[in-house]
Formats: sequence, structure tokens, C-alpha cells
Amino acid sequence: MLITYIFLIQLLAGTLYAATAGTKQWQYTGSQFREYYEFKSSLKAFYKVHRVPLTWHDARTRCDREGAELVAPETYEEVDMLKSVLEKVNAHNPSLFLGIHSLFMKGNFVTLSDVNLEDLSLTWEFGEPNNIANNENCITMNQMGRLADTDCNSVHPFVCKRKAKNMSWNNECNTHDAAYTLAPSLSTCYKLHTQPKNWTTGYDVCKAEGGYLAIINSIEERDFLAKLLEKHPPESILGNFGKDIIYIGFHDLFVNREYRTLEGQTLAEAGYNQFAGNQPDDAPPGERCGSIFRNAQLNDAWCDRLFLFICERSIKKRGKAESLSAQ
Ligand SMILES: [Ca+2]
Ligand SMILES: [Ca+2]
Ligand SMILES: [Ca+2]
Repeated sequence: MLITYIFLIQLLAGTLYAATAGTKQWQYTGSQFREYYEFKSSLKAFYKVHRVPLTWHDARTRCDREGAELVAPETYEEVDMLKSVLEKVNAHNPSLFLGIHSLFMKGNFVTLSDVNLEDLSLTWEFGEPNNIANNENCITMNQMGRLADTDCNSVHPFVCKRKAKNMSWNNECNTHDAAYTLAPSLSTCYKLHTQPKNWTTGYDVCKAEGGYLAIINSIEERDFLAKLLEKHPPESILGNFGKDIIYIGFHDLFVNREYRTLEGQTLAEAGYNQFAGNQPDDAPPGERCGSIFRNAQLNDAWCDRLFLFICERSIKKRGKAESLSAQ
């Protein structure tokens, strides 16, 4: 009995040690940038490995939505870090997309921040660049740290990077993004996106920002959103599109006229189900995505139109960071 007890204590102690050791490789200077980003102190930047292969354009967009940039290594140390990422990619002869392209002028490779490839200390793989089928405008890096020109529409894993330098911090909302506003009594932050997107893209943008398309859970929350919209009158927003419909996080994509939040609740369960007059009307050819009008009453809307949208971030929840050296 005693032996079992001692064994259990040792087991517990071992677990605690492992947990401590696991957190020790995390060194934050200042604040954490974003969920799932790891800070590399010697490189003074935050990195996130995206293991799901995407096209170069999708990879660039993904990093951009996360407030970061598709990495283009500037030092040998950064190349080594990317090589170690590739060692853990579970594929035959894997390579990463880098933030280097020749989309402006064929053969003239530049980084996304307009640095010439020649100014970076990088080497080509044997036989590269070869511009196969005159269609290789994007750059990949292999496990040896060598480059190849590659079809931008092929898919590869990639790494997003955010330099720590000059990064300001929105303390109230625990994000670098100054556009998030805290509703103190709701312990929640909101951001109205004034560059219009369709519902699916809005959903994706909010996710990339560590939040979700807003879900209204109370009258108080509705009133806060209506006030937020008052601060952004239509005439203050650039572009020619309907500015009185704002996408939020409910839909009836699964069963027509069965409205659910992104968390699967009915609107009544979520705490707010007040549609505007004559809504939902499921206007032809069918409105399957959730929105509000400027008074924050609910409306069903077409999913594929470009509208404003509101992201919500709870300041209580925090994501776990995935280690670059994990697995
Ligand atoms: Ca090539
Ligand atoms: Ca909410
Ligand atoms: Ca409608």
C-alpha cells in the first residue's frame, strides 16, 4: 500500500516536472502575440507552423489574417529553424513555401516586404531555378535549406512570422490589434471589420484573429454592438456596398430556417433571438447566413455578399501555444 502511494507521488511529481519543463522553453518578452505562436528570443520574432499544405496565395492570406507574414528567412539561424520544422513534416521530401515570389516581374524574386532575393543569404537547390512550364513564380525551401522556384498553385506547409520589434499591445483585449474594443461588463472585446467580406471569409478572419463571428447572448450585448456600429456610420466606411447589414455568428446552413449559433445553440438558448420586423424572410434564392442591422436586430442574409462583420473575443479564454519543437 505504502509502495503504491510512493509510486503515485513519484508519478505525480514526474508529471509536474514535465509540465514545468514544457513551459520552460517558452520565453516571452513582453506579451504573447497570438495563440499558437511561439516566441523565439534569439530571432526576436513569433512563429507559427501551418502543417496543412496550402497554395502560396492561401498561405500568404492565412498569415496576413493572423497579423503576421509568410516567412522569408533573413539569417542562417532562421534557415536552421525552418529546416528543423521540415524535419517534423510527415511527407516525402517536404518543402515549405517562403514569402518570396516573382509575381510582379517574372524572374525577379522579392520578399513580401520588397527585399530582393539576392540580398538574402540563401542558396538554390541543384538544378533550380528552372521555371518549369514557365509557371514557377513562388519559392519553396527544402530540408537542406535550399530553394526552388515552384508553381504557386501547388500546396506546401508554411510558417508565419511576426517580428516582436515595435509591436504595440492592446492590454484590455489581450491582442496586438488596437481595433478591438472592450465591453467591460461583458469581459468581451469586439472588432467591426470595415473591409467587407462574405460570411465564410468573415468567419475565417475572426478565427485567425483568435475570436469568432460575434454571437449575441443578451440585450446588453446587442446594445453594445448597436453602439459600436454608431461609431462607424456608413459615410465613414470606404467602398460601394450595403453598409447596414453586418454579418455575425449564426446561420441556418444545416437545416433551412433552423437558426443556430456557431456554437450549435438555438438563438433562444444563446440568449437573444429578436429578429427585425419581417425577418427572417429567406429572400430568394435563400438567405442562410446570420447578420444584424444597425440597431443590432437579427436578419438572415445572403452568404456570398460582401458585408461588414463583427468579431468577438472573450478575454477570459486563452489558447495553448504549439511548440515549434513539439511532436
Ligand atoms: Ca523549379
Ligand atoms: Ca457573445
Ligand atoms: Ca433577410
